[in-house]
Amino acid sequence: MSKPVSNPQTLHWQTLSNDHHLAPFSDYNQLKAKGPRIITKADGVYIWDSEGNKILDGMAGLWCVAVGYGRDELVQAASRQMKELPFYNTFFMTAHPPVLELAKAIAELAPAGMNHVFFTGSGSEGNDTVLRMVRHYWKLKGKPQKKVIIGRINGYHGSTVAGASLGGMVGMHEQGDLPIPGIVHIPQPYWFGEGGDMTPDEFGVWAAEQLEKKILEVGEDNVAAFIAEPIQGAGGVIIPPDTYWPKVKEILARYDILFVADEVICGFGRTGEWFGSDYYDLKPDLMTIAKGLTSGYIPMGGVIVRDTVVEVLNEGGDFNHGFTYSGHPVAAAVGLENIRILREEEIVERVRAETAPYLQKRLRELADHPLVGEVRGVGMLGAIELVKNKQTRERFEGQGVGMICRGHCFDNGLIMRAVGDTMIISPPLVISKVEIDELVDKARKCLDLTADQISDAAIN
Ligand code: PXG
Repeated sequence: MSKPVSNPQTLHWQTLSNDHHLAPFSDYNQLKAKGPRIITKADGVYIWDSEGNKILDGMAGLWCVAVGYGRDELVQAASRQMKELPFYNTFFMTAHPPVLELAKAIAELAPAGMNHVFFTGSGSEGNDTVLRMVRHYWKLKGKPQKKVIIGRINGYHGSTVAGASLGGMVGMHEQGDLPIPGIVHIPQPYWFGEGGDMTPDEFGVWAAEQLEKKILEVGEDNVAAFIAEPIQGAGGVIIPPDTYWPKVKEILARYDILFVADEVICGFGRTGEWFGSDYYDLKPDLMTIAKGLTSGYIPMGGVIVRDTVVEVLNEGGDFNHGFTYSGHPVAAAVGLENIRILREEEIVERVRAETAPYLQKRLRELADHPLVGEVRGVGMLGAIELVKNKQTRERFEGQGVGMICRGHCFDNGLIMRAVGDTMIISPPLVISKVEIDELVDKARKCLDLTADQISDAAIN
């Protein structure tokens, strides 16, 4: 934290952090030196830290709190289920009502022909399931050599061994000898960062063609699946050029491989459609879900599977895969209630028709800022590229401008993530227009503060 702490409890918790907690995705040196910001409560689109600061959560927790904080219906659903049946497994020919009701509710929302769900405890476990399921599928189809999965550089599919391998995060691959064998990666459709002199449309076609190139290089007979996020989230809210998905679909139609859409971020309304696959009309064979499924109130993930794949799995006897918490009854009850809220309050419809267009319009006003090279977004996802030169898209070198901006945001009551020098937002789907105004106004103020800090540093 940049300001000195005033609440003795904050120091107490920071000491506990130092003494006992190993945090995920954190620089341990920095964490030890500065101590974590302690978040103590939340309501609506706001969180509060232990110093009493009220902060607009522009990231919905970690892309997940779709219906906003403080929804008592979700608490009640969990409480009721805990009293009735706090746990039973879904292994070995048993099930319980909440998991079955939830599977039906998800099938109703999923694209046509996708009527079955395999539940997991997280998105990462969902993608581990994907890896095992697609290889199992091809074996059952008499093609056991079809094992290779194609992912994308800078894609994110989780942090388990399979998830991190399917993802294309170099920093993750470096730790733990990843990717595991049988997973290869192609370039991402990130025009702003990597498009060079091509137009976005030319670059979109080029990036899609890399898929075909890779299929031919590996051999169609060896490729099991292609996995991709409809819009890359953790990679920096990368919206593919308009030409990308149509071209990818055209390529996938030519080859006999499965298509996995990782909907962990895009799913459950974030694009203004129920799934990113609806937004881009992707027609995948499998979809990984998590996050918005329970609005993050309780961990749960899963894989939605196309009927044609299920038919093959049905022929295969035992699928030797599952987690203790697959379809956990309390998580399922919360997921069911979360979906009820999303549907009955017509939250996805409101995002599509009203709040997302407003957010996107207001965000794009920031494009005139001297630091901003591009503003892009879809639905309740947005990215702001910070650059040294607006015309040439030249980046700052090693100054950590994104982190500087993120620090100003935190200090001024806004959570906006930095992925390198790309600022990203993904607010709760229930954010109102007034709150969107607050978000954008604060973002502009923090861009100004960042610009001032950089120019001061350049002068001194
Ligand atoms: N797929 C996608 C597309 C994700 O965004 C996962 C899978 C893994 O889900 P679990 O539940 O196992 O975490 C994710 C998770 C970030 C960040 O830096 C993003 C995620 C997780 C942690 C950090 O934005 N997304």
